[in-house]
Amino acid sequence: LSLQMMKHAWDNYKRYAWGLNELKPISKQGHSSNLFGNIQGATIVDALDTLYIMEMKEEFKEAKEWVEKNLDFNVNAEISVFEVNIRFVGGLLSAYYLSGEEVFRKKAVELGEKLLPAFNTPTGIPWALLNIKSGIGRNWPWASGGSSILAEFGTLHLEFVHLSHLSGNPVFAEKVMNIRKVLNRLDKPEGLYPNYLNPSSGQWGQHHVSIGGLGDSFYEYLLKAWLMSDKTDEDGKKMYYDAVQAIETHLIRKSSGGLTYIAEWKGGLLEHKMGHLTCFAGGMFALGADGAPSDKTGHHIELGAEIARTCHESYDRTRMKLGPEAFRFDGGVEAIATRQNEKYYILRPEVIETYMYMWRLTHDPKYREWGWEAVEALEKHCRVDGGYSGIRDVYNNHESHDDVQQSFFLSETLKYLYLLFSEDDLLPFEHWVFNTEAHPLPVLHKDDGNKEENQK
Ligand code: DMJ
Repeated sequence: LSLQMMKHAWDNYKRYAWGLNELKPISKQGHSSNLFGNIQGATIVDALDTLYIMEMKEEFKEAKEWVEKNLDFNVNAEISVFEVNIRFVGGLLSAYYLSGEEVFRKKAVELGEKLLPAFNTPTGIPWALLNIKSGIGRNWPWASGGSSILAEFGTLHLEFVHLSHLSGNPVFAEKVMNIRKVLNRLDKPEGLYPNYLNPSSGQWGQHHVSIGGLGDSFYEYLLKAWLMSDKTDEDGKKMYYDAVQAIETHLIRKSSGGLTYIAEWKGGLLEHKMGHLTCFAGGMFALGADGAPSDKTGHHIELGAEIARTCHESYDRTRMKLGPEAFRFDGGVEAIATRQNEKYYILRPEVIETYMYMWRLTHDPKYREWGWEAVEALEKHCRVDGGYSGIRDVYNNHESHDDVQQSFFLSETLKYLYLLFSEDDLLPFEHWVFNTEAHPLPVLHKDDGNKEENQK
């Protein structure tokens, strides 16, 4: 069924928004997000590998032709370094590794080079925003004290290591290794990483810590950097397991109803709220279980299972059986959104992503059942004539659609659903890691001198 869903999402994008970044499925026209500046075709690049994996050959071919003829980075535009890296660089790298088509390698390296001026700061911690024509960078105006964001500068590592691998140019890997060095020199409050770091002074901004938005994929990339290095990147490994230890001590709590959740930490005070984004951590803990100290392996799997259960509850306790953007464990509620502006669902993947990891790592059938519930809810509430749309309030009786088909719906949500119902030997974890936008990147094996290697 996820294949039919992909077809519906793709066909409508093609029909109404071809070449633009995203589709507005209700108004049936293109949607431009300023995250990508003038770079176009986000949905095409994000969807390439999903089309390939689902064997939608015609669609993959037309997507490839669009990339060849139209994907252009010579634009005068300010872009988000993080978003362009995870969606465009990541999407192109995966398309290259899966298909072996040179055009994707070339475009990925070309785009990587355009991103390099972002690292021209006193510390080498990159800017959040970059004009890819002028090379001038800056940070989000709202970020604490002019800081860069942990989840943004911490989510370049996997892609940049591959860019060096594929181009023979060490500069990409050097840039991300330097980020590690800067982080390792700093004192961390209670062993935790604040979400804000000033790229000029090299000092932390506000001491806010989150495993959801602003922090999330930094932790994910520590673990995956180690896995992608064929378990040779000892630094990444140590940073990951030390961070998880601090997270367990200071952020993970159990509600009176017995639900394990990951709170947010603000200068030592806990906010008992968990974001939909935070739900990815269930899969991360389970994926990292194997590498944990031997007496902790079972514990990390269990932690993954508990987060999966909590996030499933956040879906189950809504009218539409789709999870809210954030849910709380205070004021007498558990796993429920209490604020109107936290009740939306924008086709995000994290809960299904965790089901997929838990399924592969435990084969407990409940994860497929939960995934199926999500499919039914998506079909019932998000599917419209013109594609798939987000929902403004998942507790309401009637759908109020937000009219955006996010590109990550095609790259992540539908891919993870497809993998959840596939055999384990499709993109096996021994050979592939998924970037934070679900783009698979091959493990760089120790004895792998051959960069063309293409394992499936
Ligand atoms: C995606 O772009 C990535 O998964 C990112 O890590 C978080 N936000 C969206 C999906 O929710």
